[in-house]
Amino acid sequence: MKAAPYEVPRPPRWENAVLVGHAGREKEHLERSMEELALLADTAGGRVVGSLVQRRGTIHPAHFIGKGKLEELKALCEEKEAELLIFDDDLSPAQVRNLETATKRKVIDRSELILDIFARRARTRESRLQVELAQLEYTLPRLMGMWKHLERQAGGIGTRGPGETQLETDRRLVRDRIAKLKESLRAVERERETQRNRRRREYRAALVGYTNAGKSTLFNALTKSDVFVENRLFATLDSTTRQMVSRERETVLMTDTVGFIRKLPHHLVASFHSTLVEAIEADTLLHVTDASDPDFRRQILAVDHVLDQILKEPRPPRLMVFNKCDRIDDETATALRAEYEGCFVVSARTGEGLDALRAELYRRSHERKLPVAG
Ligand SMILES: Nc1nc2c(ncn2[C@@H]2O[C@H](COP(=O)(O)OP(=O)(O)OP(=O)(O)O)[C@@H](O)[C@H]2O)c(=O)[nH]1
Ligand SMILES: [Mg+2]
Repeated sequence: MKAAPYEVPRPPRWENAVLVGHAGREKEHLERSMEELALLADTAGGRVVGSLVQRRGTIHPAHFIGKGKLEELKALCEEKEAELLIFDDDLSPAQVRNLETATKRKVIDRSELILDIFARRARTRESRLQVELAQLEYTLPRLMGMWKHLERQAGGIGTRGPGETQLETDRRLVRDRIAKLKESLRAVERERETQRNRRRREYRAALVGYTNAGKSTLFNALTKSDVFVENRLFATLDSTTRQMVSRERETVLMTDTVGFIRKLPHHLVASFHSTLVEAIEADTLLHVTDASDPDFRRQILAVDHVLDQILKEPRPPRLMVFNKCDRIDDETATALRAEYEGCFVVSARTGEGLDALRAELYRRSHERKLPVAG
């Protein structure tokens, strides 16, 4: 692939980062969301040196946080020698500009951080194309914002200054590049389509779930493969498919997919379509959840939210799989079984519960082959 004619502005390799959150409408979840942001920052190679949250008041249109908090933030940046500010919520282009001017620090938001992690992790041509597309879609409205700002500065007469022309060019380059990327991705999708048609006769199951839930570990355990596993976020970006075969020669095609997260930038969801198609078209979705995470209920909701965006009707049936049961006690496991009827409580690490899950998949695969009565 040729290099992009327009370089996506990327944050430099940062060191010291301060995290900033605003309770906004979701007061009770701020703590967890900030913990997750710290994990994301760590995954991206940053060092979190401090954090600041605003618990009361509305979101300030110009600076996102209130005046008092902004002063506190400036002092914190000095004290901790921070180079980068990471906001837990999406900022408007104007807010980024205002905050950068006020703090003299680089400012990014959660979406940009996630995009950066995806960019670092993308290995295959397909995932690179997808990430670049999402990054450019994210950048485009921000370029527009920048341009409007310059236009205002230039005033009414003679606004066709060199600044504007440059930005017009940038916008056009970005748009052209977006069109090219979409075309390349369509070609990749066509290739995959042919591959899928060949597989259509087989029973297909896909692992979906929150990032770090243990999907790849489970995939490896079920299919005896060695897909990359890591205790960090977004270890997997590409779909991998392998066949499981039972002693009775029953087969299931299993696919491992990219993980989801709260506030996943919608550009990423859209541009990962060719990767996610594997999951969308499965006969069964295995929704994998980390049962040992105190926040697992909200993670289930976040995954459902992303699935709502990508699934078409009729939806594939879904099996709930609670993983990492080696880290929960028996009572919790019993309570889960009662709450989520028909769920599987397993440990991809120890192998507990996997036989039952395999048996269920082979049973479904077998059932589908039976001629429909009537
Ligand atoms: N204790 C325990 N740890 C597990 C289990 N399954 C996975 N893990 C650990 O959880 C971490 C994440 O596992 P992955 O398999 O990479 O998770 P994933 O869902 O594929 O994550 P992404 O690809 O980032 O979305 C790793 O450190 C695994 O070793 C389990 O059953 N028990
Ligand atoms: Mg994975």
